[in-house]
Amino acid sequence: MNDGANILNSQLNQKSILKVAGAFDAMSAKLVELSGFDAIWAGSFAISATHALPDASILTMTEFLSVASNMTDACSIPVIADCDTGFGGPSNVSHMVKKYESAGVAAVSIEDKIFPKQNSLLENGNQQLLSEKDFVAKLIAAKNAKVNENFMIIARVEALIAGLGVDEALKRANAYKKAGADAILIHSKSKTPDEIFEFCDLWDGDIPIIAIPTSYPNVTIDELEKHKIRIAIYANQSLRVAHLAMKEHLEQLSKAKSLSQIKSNMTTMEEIFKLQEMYEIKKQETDIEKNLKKLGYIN
Ligand code: SPV
Ligand code: MG
Repeated sequence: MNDGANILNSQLNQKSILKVAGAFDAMSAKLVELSGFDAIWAGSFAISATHALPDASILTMTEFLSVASNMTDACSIPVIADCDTGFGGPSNVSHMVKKYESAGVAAVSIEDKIFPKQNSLLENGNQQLLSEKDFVAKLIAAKNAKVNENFMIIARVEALIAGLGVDEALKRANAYKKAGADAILIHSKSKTPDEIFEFCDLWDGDIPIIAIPTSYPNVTIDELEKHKIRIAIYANQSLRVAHLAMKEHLEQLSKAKSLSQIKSNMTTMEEIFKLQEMYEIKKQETDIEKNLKKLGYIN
């Protein structure tokens, strides 16, 4: 069982800022782990994309959970699951928290938008917020449903995404903290980190702040750290890099007469054998054979 919630808690106690990278399946999650990140972000944008579906509350909770659960099975670093709006009202959130916690996920993030939500960075997307009271009700349900104190309920504030300004974001973040949220994810679609920094500088709460610097990529990890951000999530770049590599390769291959004409950068099969622990099977076979010999089934 992945002990993610406890690991994430101790990482937060030991480090001033954690670096988290997005993944969309067990293989990409394993690569995040092998590259030395603190945790994995199971993002709704990337997971929806791997189903060739919009990031618009189309996949069900069970489908998202199945991906996150494959990640916790394959990895030992924490998995932070993007659970959109919590898949419904407080009762759905309660059920969701139980299922994700028992799957070994370390933290779930729920955002204060109405269901069905649309991706926060979508140009002219529908970013209507849920009332503060209705979102607080979901947080209460989430808090009541969790078992391990270290399992994190992340309240994602979308006020800046909705264009409502830093004051509304702070008001909501304070209400969510009071309702029992374990961390605040403050999201922004601004090209600079200014509004995020303003939020952080005015925030006097004692729970961690999380940021996703997709739209303001020039910000450095040191600047985020200086503004009290405790977790930086590089949410969708792994997906976009994988998409481009595959697209370019397939475009070449479709026109080529032989594989030798392809100039794609390709990993060796050996690397994949290592990632999928193919050699463990060989070890298991040797061990079974030894035991069969001992039991007199073979010579
Ligand atoms: C995701 O990665 O699914 C996120 C971050 O929620 S964003 O795409 O910026 O909304
Ligand atoms: Mg998402």
